[in-house]
Amino acid sequence: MKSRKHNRLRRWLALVAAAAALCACVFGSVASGARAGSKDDDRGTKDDERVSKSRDKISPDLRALMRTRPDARVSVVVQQSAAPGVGLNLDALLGLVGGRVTRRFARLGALTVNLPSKGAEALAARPDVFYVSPDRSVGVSGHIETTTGTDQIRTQTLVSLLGITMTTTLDGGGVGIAVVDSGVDPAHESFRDGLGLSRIAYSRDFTGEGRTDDPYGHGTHVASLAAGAGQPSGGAYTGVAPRAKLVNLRVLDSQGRGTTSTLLAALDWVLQNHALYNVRVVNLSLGTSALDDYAEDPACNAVRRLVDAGVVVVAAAGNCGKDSLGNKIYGQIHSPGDEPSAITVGAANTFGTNARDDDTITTYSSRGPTRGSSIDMQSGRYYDNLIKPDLVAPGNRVVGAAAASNQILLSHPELNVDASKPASRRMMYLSGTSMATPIVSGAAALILQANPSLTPNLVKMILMYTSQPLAGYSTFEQGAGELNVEGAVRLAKMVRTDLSSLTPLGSPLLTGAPPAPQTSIAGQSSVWSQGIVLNHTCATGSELMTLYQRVYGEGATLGDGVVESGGVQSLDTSEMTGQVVLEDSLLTSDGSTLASGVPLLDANELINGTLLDGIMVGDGVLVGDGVMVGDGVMVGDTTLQAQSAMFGGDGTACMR
Ligand SMILES: [Ca+2]
Repeated sequence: MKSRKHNRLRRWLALVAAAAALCACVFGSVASGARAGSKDDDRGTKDDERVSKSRDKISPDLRALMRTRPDARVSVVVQQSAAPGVGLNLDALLGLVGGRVTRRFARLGALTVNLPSKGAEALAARPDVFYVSPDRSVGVSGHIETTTGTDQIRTQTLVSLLGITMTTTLDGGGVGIAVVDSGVDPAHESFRDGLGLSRIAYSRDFTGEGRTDDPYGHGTHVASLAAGAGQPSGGAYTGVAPRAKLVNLRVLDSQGRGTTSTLLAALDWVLQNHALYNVRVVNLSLGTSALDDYAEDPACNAVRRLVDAGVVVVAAAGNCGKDSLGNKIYGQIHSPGDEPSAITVGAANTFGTNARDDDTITTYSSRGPTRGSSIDMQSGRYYDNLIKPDLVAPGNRVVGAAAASNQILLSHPELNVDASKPASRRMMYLSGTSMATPIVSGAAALILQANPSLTPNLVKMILMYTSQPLAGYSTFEQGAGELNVEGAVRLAKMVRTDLSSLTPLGSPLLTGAPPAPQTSIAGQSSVWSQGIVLNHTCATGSELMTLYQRVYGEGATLGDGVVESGGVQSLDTSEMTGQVVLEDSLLTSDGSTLASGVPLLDANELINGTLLDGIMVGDGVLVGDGVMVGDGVMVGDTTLQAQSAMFGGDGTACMR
């Protein structure tokens, strides 16, 4: 009883100290004199014996950072003045400066805190803080978090009407992601929460093998990129949404193979049960050659049903961007990545650097257009020719969780990141659009956590509109550009939450002034694409972001905003507002917006359906035919494959 009272008193004193420090922080120079006085008064107390009068409690390198980049988030080590075991409660203070405790080392009397660098002043002002220095050994976040801009939006600061600052963490908490793949290893620490409990909310086998773990090793890696916690790697390889709930639907067997029917069974399960586990995102890092026109392909139709039901479906583009001789080819988007309502993802190569000016599209990432086809009795074969992928994300030599004794790692031990680690913490490299896809799925989970009211089409618009086009690559290679989580979350937070199918075309889409369409990642600023990819063209213009377009509603697809008639495409003004611009040509980007670059192909060429083999696009490469086998051979289930056949990836520096 006595000690509890004592604790309460101490907590109260800590709060007073925190409040004093906060006043100093919030009111700046006016309060600084008062703070100095209180500091003097505190000196001489037992807790403060370690602090000499003249000593700066902030390390010189942190001081330099506070001067040059006061708003930059930094991970710092805070050592406490009191003896280890006493504990340090910084919650109230951190709430006000936009910081959070990331780790506690109780026996060392220290903890790590992530905060804007300028917030360190308030920390150091506390008598119970001994010293504040950068966490030099472990970075703020891993490469994927940094290079996608995810680390910048992790901590969200809100100021209430009463002026109280609160922080929340965007980590996918509460959002369910269904990973339809080769299973997930439940013993891997990537899938535990902070209390050590599993974040796999549900598992089910559709392969008939009677197991839901991951003997092949693909699904575990994929799941960790979307939603892996950083514990096994000290934070270096944290997934994009590390607190999301996982739903593990196993459709690929121990050899990484499945059938259309197992995929349909899993998607059917999601349609029936998505509300139960709040599944807002389905990840499909798998596919098969797109033979059928998307409108006839059963997997595409199942995807459409899910999107119409409010579930975001993210699908891999495929790994067929080059032929067996290494030549670049077009027209190899896989099914169901060829479904217009899916968010289809190609693979970028980050070269392991956070800065994005060296990023490229991988050689193997499948390029559009889609080449599913149907036969017309009069005019012959008709190709759907949709522009895909919709965007790209890091996918080359990406580090993720390694399932215990998995087939991929057994066959390719060179992919092991650290063989000395126990199986439950082992990580490995994989490459492919399979890896890029869950990074976008994780981003979609963050967007939906930030604004749960968004429809799948709004999520897709936001992801594309905020992407960064990479210079030198065409729309067929990168869609709108490379994923930008910072921009996407910033825009998503501003979208009105009261939109419905009754909202009139052209109503305001945002709750305030439009955000500046640019993002700075790793010290480099880049403009957003400010456009979206539609079926056979691209649309640009700020009204896409500022005004409600009917194509954003459930049951529509973005391509519904275009009328295709008489060999030309025009805006459907009953679906989209008049200042939205349809692009005449597909471009090879100059690295700025979606509307700037060198023409590659007249967009209207895509709508006549007869863009056959032999038609060259602007860079002199033929558009290939998606049909890989003779007509009529594929009678039964099509074979599905996990799409990370790219064991080596593009031969560049490893992602560290
Ligand atoms: Ca890079």
